[in-house]
Amino acid sequence: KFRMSPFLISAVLFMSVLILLSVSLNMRSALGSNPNVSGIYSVDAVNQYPHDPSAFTQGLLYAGNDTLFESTGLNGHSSVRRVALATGKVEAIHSMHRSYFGEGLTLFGERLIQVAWLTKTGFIYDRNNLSNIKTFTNPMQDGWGLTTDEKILFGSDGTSTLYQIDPHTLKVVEKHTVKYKGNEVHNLNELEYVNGEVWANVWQTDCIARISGKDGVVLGWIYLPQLRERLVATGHENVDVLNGIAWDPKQNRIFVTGKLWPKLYEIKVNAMK
Ligand code: DDQ
Ligand code: CA
Repeated sequence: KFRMSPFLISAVLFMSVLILLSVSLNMRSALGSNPNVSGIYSVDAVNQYPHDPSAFTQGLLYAGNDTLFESTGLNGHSSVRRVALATGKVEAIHSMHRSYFGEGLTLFGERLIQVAWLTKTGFIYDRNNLSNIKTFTNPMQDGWGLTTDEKILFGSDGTSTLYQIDPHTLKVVEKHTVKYKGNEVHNLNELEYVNGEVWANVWQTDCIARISGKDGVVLGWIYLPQLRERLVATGHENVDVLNGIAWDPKQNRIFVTGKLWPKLYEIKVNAMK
C-alpha cells in the first residue's frame, strides 16, 4: 500500500502555502496599482468662450461668479489677471516686471499665490485688487504649476515630482514621483485639483494626467488633441500648447485653454471605449 511519508506531506503543504501566498500577493499588487490605471478619456467641448490670444497662459483657475484668474508668461508680457468667463475680457491686471516669467497660479482664501519660471521666486497677491502682498522663495526646483484642495498646495516644476506645499509656511511638506504603470511622467505643467484628483497638463503634449495626490499614481489620461488642431485648421497657426485647466466645483464644470489660444473651452470628459 502507498503511504506518503510525513516529510512529503509537509513538503506538499509548504509548497501549497507558498503558491497561495504568491497568488494573493499578486492580486494585492494588481489592486494596489489601482483598478482605473488604464483609464483613457476623450473630451467634448460643450461651450466655448473668447480668450485673449496674446495671453501665454501658464496658470488658470475658476473663482466663482463666472470669473477666472489667469497667470501669463513670457518676459515683458507676464501678468496676473482677472478674466470674465463669458466675454474673455480682462477686468483687472497686474503686469509683472520683465525679469519675471509668470507660471502656476492658485487661490488660497483671499490670496492668489503664483510661481515664476527659472527664478525660484513666488508672489502673493490680494485677490480683490491684485496688489503684490509678498514675494517668497519658491521651495521647488522651479516654478511651473500650482493648485490647491483648499488645505494644501500642490506644485510642479517640470520634473516628475508632485509637491505638497504648506500654504502658510510655503515649505514643501511632502512629495511624490508621478508614475504611470511604474514609469515616471516628466514635464508636469499646469495643475488643477478636480474632484479629489490632481490633473496635470504634460508639457508639449495634448494630454492631461489624472493623478492621485496621495501617492502620485496616474489614474488615467485625458487625450484632447482636437481643440488645438481645430484652432490650427481654422487659421490660428500661432497657437502654442494646451495649458490651463480650471474647475468649478459648484457646477462641476471643467475649463481648458492653451498658450496664445483665442478660445477657452468648457469640456465634458468621456471614457474612451
Ligand atoms: N514652461 O511653461 C514650460 C515652464 C516654460 C515654457 C517656456 C516657453 C519659452 C518660450 C520662449 C519664447 C521666447 C521668445
Ligand atoms: Ca489650474
